[in-house]
Amino acid sequence: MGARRCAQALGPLGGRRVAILISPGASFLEAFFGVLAAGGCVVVLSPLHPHAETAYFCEDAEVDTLLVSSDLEERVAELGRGRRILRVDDVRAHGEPLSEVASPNPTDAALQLYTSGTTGKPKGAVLTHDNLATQQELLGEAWGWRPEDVLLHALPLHHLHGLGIALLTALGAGASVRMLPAFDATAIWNAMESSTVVMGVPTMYTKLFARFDAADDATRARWTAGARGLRLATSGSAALPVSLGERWRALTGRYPLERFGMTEIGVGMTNPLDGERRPGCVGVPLPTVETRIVGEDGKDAPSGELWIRGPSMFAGYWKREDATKDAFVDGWFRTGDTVRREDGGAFKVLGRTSVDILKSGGYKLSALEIEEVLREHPAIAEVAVIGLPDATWGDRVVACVVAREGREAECEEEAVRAFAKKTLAAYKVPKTVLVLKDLPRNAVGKVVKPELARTVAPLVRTD
Ligand code: MLC
Ligand code: AMP
Repeated sequence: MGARRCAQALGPLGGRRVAILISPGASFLEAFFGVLAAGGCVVVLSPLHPHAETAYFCEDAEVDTLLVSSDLEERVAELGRGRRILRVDDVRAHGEPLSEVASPNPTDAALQLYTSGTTGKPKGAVLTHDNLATQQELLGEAWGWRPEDVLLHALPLHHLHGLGIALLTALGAGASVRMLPAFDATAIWNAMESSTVVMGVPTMYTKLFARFDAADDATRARWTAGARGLRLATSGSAALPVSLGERWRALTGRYPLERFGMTEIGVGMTNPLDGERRPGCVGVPLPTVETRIVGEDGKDAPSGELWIRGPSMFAGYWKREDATKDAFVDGWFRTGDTVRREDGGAFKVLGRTSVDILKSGGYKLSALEIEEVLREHPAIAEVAVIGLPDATWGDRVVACVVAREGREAECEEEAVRAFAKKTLAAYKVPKTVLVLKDLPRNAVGKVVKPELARTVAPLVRTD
């Protein structure tokens, strides 16, 4: 009912983007479906982002209306200038419901998710109603979703994992969702006993085990029983270290179901719900997902870049025709992931084709976007951002900077991090800042990042 009230309050949107900044819970869904029912496209904002980032998303998406929950209202004070702000709580209390909801056109934009790439600022990936419905259908079937399921949900809602892969798929099957306000390892362990499905990124499993190890025997026994009672625990958004998966198996009797996905394509491959889950592999393509492995010469090869085609494919990057054109070859989407197919057909992800794309705790980060921000620091002359392997985060974001003459002290780690946090979400901010005399460059002056990574790796402490 709340969604219809939101739709009525919004008025006909005709495809316009509406931003929502709402804490996890029923209000989020009322707003989400309210925008869709009014014929609009949702842009999800996160309280994790500072004003500079949310302002960029709103400007880029040409947002003129925001739906906000009262607990986050303060955060949109500045954004509100020249835009309409609707408090979802007011709409629920006083609004009238829209009497008739028109069926959307399947190819209309439903969701615009901002994703980092090799082009500095994040791009808006446009997903259609059809894309979301395809995802619901494919995953509903592959993972055996049923109305009796209870999804324990602690993923952020501004990315496809938490929103499309977890929340919408569960709801599409008529299942219940228990949404936590944020990731909290103790709360998750405690809630497992009354849930059936858990979905996470590998870092969440690492953090769950850190909390488990710190608990007393009675608590551990209770948590173990809860975890064993789940019918499904999935991992995605980044490679699941085999040792971590095995630890989960030792505790629960089953290896987590690892799958591969991407904002632009949804889940592409999955290990089976029943049958053998292969550690270190992401499984086989879902029905309707077509794949190719393409070598540097553009020909099919045993290992190379993964290309994907199929009905879950996004509609393109908002207002970025060039980027959209570059991402496709003859209708095939170039994922930027290097893969090979193992005996038996399961895919293994070997890495990324670009050193400038990092994955930290499941978030895709652009080294170039972070460099652009650090270059604005008055004491930094040169900067290169790299990812170093880290047991907790996957990639640890490390900024290597050359200070302007005599200004080394201003490039001290905490000062640079504080500077970056004004513009970037805390999860994008380098965990380590190294001040170097110079950066290794090739003949045309480009920083040679693999060489830099080798040189600085021994200097970096990991979590
Ligand atoms: C938090 N921090 C991170 C971070 N998350 N730093 C680097 N990478 C991350 N992912 C920062 C915090 O801001 C804080 O900074 C410090 O690290 C300590 O935070 P924490 O309390 O340890 O982190 P926590 O809040 O517990 O968050 C960890 C997490 C979170 C794993 C729960 O990162 C998370 O929700 N990740 C999920 C990302 C995701 O949903 N990706 C899906 C993309 S879609 P400071 O400076 O304050 O100390 C996709 C498609 C697909 O990939 O296939 O799924
Ligand atoms: P995003 O752009 O945030 O949707 O992230 C998509 C990227 O996450 C993919 O291109 C992969 O690099 C990575 N990814 C997702 N799932 C896995 C997985 N199971 N193993 C390795 N990488 C993964």
